[in-house]
Amino acid sequence: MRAYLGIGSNIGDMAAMLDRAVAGLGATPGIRVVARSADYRTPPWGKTDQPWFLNGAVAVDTDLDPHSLLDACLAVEHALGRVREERWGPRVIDIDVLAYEGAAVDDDRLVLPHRHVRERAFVLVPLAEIAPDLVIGGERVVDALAKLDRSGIERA
Ligand code: PH2
Ligand code: MG
Ligand code: MG
Repeated sequence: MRAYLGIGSNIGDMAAMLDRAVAGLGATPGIRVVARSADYRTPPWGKTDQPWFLNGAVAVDTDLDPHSLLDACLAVEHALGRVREERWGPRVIDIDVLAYEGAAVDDDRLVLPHRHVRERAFVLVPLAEIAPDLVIGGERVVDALAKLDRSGIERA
């Protein structure tokens, strides 16, 4: 099945962390990386007194079910030195499952499509590059993005 992931970092060598995240995903059994956006510099959202982020989006084909895909993302985060810290705070790497073809999930571990995708330009700008016509929550990615303020977001 096709799934879409958001990746982000705002500590250390952010570009290297995103590269390592994509490599780690691609090296995971049951995951094939089929597309990756450019990296984008993005102003911090939610908690604004922290460094800017580097964000990207990745499309994968996967044999894993949504929860196993989440576990794989968390395992890659862990392997890259992520420790669970403050909500929305700085992180060396964040890998979020944004959407999974055909799946609607809502439990304590996972909500799909991701709750905030359509409100966040830092997610939709890279996602629109690799999946402009993907429909999330009944709306195309490009249409959701057109309603958002994307100021400050620049291709790295
Ligand atoms: N991630 C957050 C909170 N805020 N802001 C930007 N620009 N990019 C992120 O990836 C990000 C954020 C929580 O995951
Ligand atoms: Mg996140
Ligand atoms: Mg996350």
